[in-house]
Amino acid sequence: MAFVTRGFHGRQRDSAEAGRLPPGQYIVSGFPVLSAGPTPHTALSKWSFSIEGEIDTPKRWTWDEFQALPKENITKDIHCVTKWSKFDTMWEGVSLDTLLDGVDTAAEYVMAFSDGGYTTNIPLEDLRDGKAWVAYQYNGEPLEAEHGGPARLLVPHLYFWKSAKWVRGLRLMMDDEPGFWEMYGYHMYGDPWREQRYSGD
Ligand SMILES: Nc1nc2c(c(=O)[nH]1)N[C@H]1C(S)=C(S)[C@@H](COP(=O)(O)O)O[C@H]1N2
Ligand SMILES: [Mo]
Repeated sequence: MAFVTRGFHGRQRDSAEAGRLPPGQYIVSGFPVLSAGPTPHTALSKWSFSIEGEIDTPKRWTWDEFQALPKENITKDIHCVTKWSKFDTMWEGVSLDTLLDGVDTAAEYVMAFSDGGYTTNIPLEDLRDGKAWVAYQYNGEPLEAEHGGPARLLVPHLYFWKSAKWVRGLRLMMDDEPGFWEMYGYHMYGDPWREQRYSGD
């Protein structure tokens, strides 16, 4: 893991990057790996992505069906609750707007679920309007397993623990429920700009 801090050089750079780094964060140039358990390895032939729960007709895509969906290139800053941030990370994936298109639900929250049992809760509206993706490429290459490949959630406006690696679907919920880290005291929402690291922040 490379928890290397890149220094700021000069006033111009300072002002360019000021306002871009959320409070309490520092910049890394490497890409740390943070996983609560072992890295699952699911064969693409067994992989699917589902939207279920509070929905009349659940949706499901196989890997091939998923690859055929419209894709987007995404360049975003990411912010981990352990205080590293990484600027301009480049991804390719499918917008949640595409996946949620036509989904008619009274649900206001989702539980993202992953191979290996990881879960994290997110308000449904935080997944709409160009704010979230299921990403399967990083830097032009298939997403490495340790970073969540074959596919991970990408919700860059929230702390990075909300970006579930090895994601396999979303469960639509009427009420907010804590996911894996949220049950251990992480914040239910996790806005880096308001430093919502732990419950009570
Ligand atoms: N399935 C799963 N997703 C996960 C995690 C995890 O342990 N399991 N860790 C989260 C946390 S705390 C962070 S900071 C990021 C780390 O992603 P990275 O390892 O690609 O840097 O993944 C998030 N998604
Ligand atoms: Mo994290």
